[in-house]
Amino acid sequence: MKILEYELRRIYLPLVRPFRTSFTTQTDREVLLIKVTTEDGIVGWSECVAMSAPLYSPEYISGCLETMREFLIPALNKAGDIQAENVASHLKPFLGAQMAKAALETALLDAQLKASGISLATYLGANKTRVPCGVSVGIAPSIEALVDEVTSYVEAGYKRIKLKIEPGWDVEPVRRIRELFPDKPLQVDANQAYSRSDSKLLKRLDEFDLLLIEQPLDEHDILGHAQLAKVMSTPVCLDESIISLSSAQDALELKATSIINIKPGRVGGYLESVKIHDYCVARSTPVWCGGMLETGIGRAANLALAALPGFTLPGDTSASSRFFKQDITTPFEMVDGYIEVPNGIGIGVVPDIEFMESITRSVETITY
Ligand code: OSB
Ligand code: MG
Repeated sequence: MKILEYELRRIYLPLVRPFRTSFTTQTDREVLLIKVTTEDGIVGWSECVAMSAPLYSPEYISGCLETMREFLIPALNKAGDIQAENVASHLKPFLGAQMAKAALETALLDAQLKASGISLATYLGANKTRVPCGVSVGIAPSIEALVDEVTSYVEAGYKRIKLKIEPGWDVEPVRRIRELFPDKPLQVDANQAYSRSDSKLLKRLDEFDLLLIEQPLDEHDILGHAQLAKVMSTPVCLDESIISLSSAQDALELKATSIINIKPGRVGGYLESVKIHDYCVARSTPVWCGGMLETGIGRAANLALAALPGFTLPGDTSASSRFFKQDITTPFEMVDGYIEVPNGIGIGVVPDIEFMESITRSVETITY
């Protein structure tokens, strides 16, 4: 497969409500979309999960654009006739840049699968046609506001609730939600907001029967997570720290994590995600699919991954309406707490070009 054109497009979508985490408050989602066109005129789409600023991960949209334009796309072009399966090795000389690399690999994979007539779910090894949905709930302005928001998600059918926490917003909000919904699968996500000296405080969360606590400490603090995991009964689950199969293997071996949040963008793509999944399945470690406020393009691909057999916990695979009033694809809707895995060829969705154009901030085209 030879790619004749790469289109890099920044779009801007308002969120239905502000999404507050320990690292930022988002009121809209800027998204970098990739479109590739092959010499046969087949088009592939993907979404880069980087955010506008380097607050969740070191990557950010302008940086990804630069990396793609200056290094990654020229390297793929130089490689000539390429397969999605070889993208990672062609890009290996360039350090880091998992999110940028993942986006390019996924766009190529979409085009390649469209050419061969198979769906991403089938290609990755999915064994489900629908996946259970979890929802990630931001830090609220008050406990009452949190109760209202969580209640609306429980009533909508979400099968698992994840509460964002930070120092000053942890034990009390979690206690309140646990009291209201004693049987609901519940987990928390700190996005690195705590430090090693907070273990006593974090241990207080053990009484709430949580599925897991996600990334309490700094992304580089593997030892700290291992120490914390020893003293907490709640399982520790790493998100930001897991950037590849080898980092997952190390963290598991060191007992810094006992469950893995697989976010395809963060680990360099869907193919690396499957490797992490397979490794975890072989050692009976549960995995779940994380989210990055994706539009329908990224959401479609995440649903395909979440349909693999080792994804035994509900992921952050919520309905499009959780974040967007209008999505750029046909929205993903939740029925009885599940979303159907797309079964069309490739990622199985295409953007509504007219709407996408209307929310475009800039487009850059690289033609060979
Ligand atoms: O830590 O899982 C996270 C969103 C942006 C960046 C990081 C995270 C999140 C979420 C939302 O929790 C997940 C979703 O897309 O539903
Ligand atoms: Mg997280």
